[in-house]
Amino acid sequence: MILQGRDPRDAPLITQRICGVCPIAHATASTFALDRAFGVEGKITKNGRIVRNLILGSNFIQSHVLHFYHLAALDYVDITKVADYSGSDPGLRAVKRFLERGELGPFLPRYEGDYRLNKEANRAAAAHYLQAFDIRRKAHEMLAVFGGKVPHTVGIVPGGATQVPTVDKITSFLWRLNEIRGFIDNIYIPDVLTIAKAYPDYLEIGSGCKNLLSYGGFPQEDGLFFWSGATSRDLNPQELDPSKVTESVRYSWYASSRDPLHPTEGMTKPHFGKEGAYSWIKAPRYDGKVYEVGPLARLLVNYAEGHPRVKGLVDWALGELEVRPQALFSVMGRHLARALDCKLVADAMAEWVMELEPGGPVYTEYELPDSAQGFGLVEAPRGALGHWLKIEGKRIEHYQCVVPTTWNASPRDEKGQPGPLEQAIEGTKIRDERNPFEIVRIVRSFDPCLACAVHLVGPRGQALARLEVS
Ligand code: NFE
Repeated sequence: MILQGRDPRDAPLITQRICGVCPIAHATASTFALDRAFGVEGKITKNGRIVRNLILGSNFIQSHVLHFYHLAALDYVDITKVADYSGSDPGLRAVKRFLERGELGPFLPRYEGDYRLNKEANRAAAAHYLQAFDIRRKAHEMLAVFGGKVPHTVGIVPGGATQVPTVDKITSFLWRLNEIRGFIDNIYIPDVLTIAKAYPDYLEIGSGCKNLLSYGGFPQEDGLFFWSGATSRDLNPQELDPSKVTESVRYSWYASSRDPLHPTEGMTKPHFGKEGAYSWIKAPRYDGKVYEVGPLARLLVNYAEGHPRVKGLVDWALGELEVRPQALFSVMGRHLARALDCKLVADAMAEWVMELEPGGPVYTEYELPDSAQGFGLVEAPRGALGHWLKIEGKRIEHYQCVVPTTWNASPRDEKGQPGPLEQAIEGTKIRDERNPFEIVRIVRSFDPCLACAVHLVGPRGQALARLEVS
C-alpha cells in the first residue's frame, strides 16, 4: 500500500525496509519483477547477474549463522556451564565475568531442564556462539563490497547492479568468504551434527505438513543454482507453476472481495476485529494445499529432483546421522538443512566471484514503460519469496509481497487447513509444561520472521512523526 502511486524504481529500496534480516531478498524479488516489467529480464550482463548473487549470498550466510548461533543454539547449549571456566579464551572469560556479575541477559531467563551436552561440548559451543558474531560481521562486510551498505543495499537495481567489479574488490570479498567457508565446514556443520546426535528425538518431532515448495534461486549462465519445484514426503518431484499461488484471509484481520486470491489481484485491507480471524498473517497456499518453505524445502525439492551437489551433500549428512531422508522432516532436519544450505551457497559464491570480469559492464539500460506487469520469484534465506506488481501511467498501481514466513506461520485458510507451523506443533507431547522446550524448539526450527510476515498498519490519518531536512 505504501508503494501505490510511486515510481516503480523505488520498490527495491522501499520493500527492503520490510525487514533488516532479509532485505536483500526483497530487493532481489522486487528487482526481478521490475526487470520483467521493463523488458530487460533476459539482458542482464554476466557481471550484473553475479554481483546480485554475491550480495544475496552474503546475506544468506549472515542470516543462517545468526539463526543457528544467536537465535536457536541456546535452546540446546547451557552457557552457564562456562561459570567455572579457568582457561585463556578471551570470549569465554568475558562470558564468565558476565555470569559472575549477574549480568545474565541475553542468556537468562530461559527454560530450564533439558540441556544434554557435557561441559566440554557446552564450552566449545559457547566459544562458537561468540565467534559467530565475528563471522556475521565479515558476511556484512563482504555484502558491502558490492552492495554499498548493509542492511539495505543500494547495489541491486533493475537492469543489473551498481558496482563495477575490480581486482581489489574481488580480493577483498574472497578472503572474507574463504574464512567464512572454513567456519561453516569446521564449526557450523559439526556443531549442528553434535546437537542432532545429542537430541535424536528432535529428528522425529515437529514434522509439519510435509509438503515443500521452492521457487529456485541464484541465476547462473545455464539456469538457476537452486532449482524450483515442489515435493512431499514421498520425495517425488513436481514442477513449479506460479499461477497456483493464492492467499486466503479467511482467518486473518483483512477484508477481501473474494477469497482466496492470486497475488496479482491480492488486497491488503486491514479489518481488525473481523469475526473468526486471529492473525495479521495471510495464508498463502500452493494448488490449494499447505506448503512449507525454507532451507529444508529448498534442499529436499532439489534432492528429489536429483540436483547433483545437493544430493551429494545431503546424502553425506544423512550418513553422518545414520538416518533416512524422511528424518529431515523434523526440528533437527531444518537446522541441518540450513547449515548445508549455507555451505552450498558459500561454496558456489567462491566460484561465482572468480567468474567476474574486472571492469566489465554491470548495467543494461531500459525505458520506463507506461503500463506493465511483472513478478519476481526468489529464494530468500527463509524460503520462497514473491513480489507481484502492476504499473499504470509510469506509477505503481498494485503491489503484493508473499513472503516465506507468511507461508510457514500462516493461520488457517478458507478450507480450514492450518499452516505448516501450526501443524508442526499439533499433537506434540510436552514433558514439562512449565518448560515447554518442545514447542519453542519446533517454532524456532522454522526461523520465523514476523517482521516479514505481517503487514504494517498505522492509525489512519494520524501523523506519526515530523522530519525536517535542511
Ligand atoms: Ni524478515 Fe525474510 C527471509 C523474506 S522471511 S526474514 O528470509 O523474504 O519471511
